[in-house]
Amino acid sequence: MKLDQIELREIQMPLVSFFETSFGRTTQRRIILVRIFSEGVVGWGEATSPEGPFYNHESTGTAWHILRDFVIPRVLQTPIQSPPDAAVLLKPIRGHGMAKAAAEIALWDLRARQSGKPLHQLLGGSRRSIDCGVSIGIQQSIGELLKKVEKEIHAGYQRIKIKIKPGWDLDVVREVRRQFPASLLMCDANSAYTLRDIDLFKRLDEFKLMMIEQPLAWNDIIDHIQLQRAIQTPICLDESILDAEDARKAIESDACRIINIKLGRVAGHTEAKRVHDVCAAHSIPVWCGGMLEAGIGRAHNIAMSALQNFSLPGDVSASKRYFHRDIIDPEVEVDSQGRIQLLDGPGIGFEPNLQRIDAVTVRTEMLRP
Ligand code: OSB
Ligand code: MG
Repeated sequence: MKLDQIELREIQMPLVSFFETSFGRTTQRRIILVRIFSEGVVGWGEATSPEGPFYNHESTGTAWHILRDFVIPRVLQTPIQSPPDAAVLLKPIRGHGMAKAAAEIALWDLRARQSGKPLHQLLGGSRRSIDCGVSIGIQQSIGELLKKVEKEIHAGYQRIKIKIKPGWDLDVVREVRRQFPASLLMCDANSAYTLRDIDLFKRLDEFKLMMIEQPLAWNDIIDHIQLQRAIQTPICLDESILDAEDARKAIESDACRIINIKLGRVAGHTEAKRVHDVCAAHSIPVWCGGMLEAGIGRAHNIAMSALQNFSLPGDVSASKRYFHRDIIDPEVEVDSQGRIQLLDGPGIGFEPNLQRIDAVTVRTEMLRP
């Protein structure tokens, strides 16, 4: 792949409403976009790093630094035959999966566009549509949460995930379950608990949650084994799974029964597919997580979710839930059955809207070989 130049941009977009997790509240997104130019064809990527280092160690600022000073120079200096080569090339950079993924997924989009094929097909996906759930953040009151849950179920979303933290857990889950006895329901703690909270998780079993996502430490697998042994509800790991080896260890030790895959967390499509395959080989279902992505990241998530073992509804939902106006055409829409249809245009299938992107850009840098 002959790469002419690579552009980095930071865009800033306010969220339609704040999104709160156990580690904090987001009101405005600061997102890095990567645009790779190759002989008249362009590939797009998006970094999923959040604004501050509270989900994992990455932030918009660290991702810019790692991309500009390490990832992009390597990608421009080394001959790359195909996107998986980039994954190999970037491996010596330890951690910083979200920065690496932004470039790696842009190469996948580029390759798909060069060959005139949809990215989901290039990745080996076979689904025609993907099943969608929503992630609903911590609210000011249970009443407000119930209203949001109601709205999303009415819109057709197939499962509801609620964020929990100490002080916003048992009563909240009980009330949502009471109001929506038949809905697919789960919760995500984003590592807010320890094994001292084991009784809380035993009590949650009663509410027949589909799963509990990342209850314990962001860098733990071992304590999750003990928790999974003590409860009936399946544990789903998010933060703890950075590559296929982590997935294998977590599955073989029964630390979890489900895994959520995020492109940024696992450093791109190449590793995401490996995690997907390891899970499939062990009959562990996966679903696509979200990081409040703008359209380009969202479109990559949709392409990845076409793989067969993405058999549970994911966190990828409609653009309008996050942004007044997304940066792609068309925007991502979810039908009344809670599904997104795959598009068959080349690459990610959605077109980045340059005029719109320019309007929200706060800094740009062009890097050349
Ligand atoms: O843990 O899944 C998470 C958002 C930001 C950081 C971490 C997480 C989330 C979400 C939202 O749950 C997913 C989305 O709607 O994009
Ligand atoms: Mg999560």
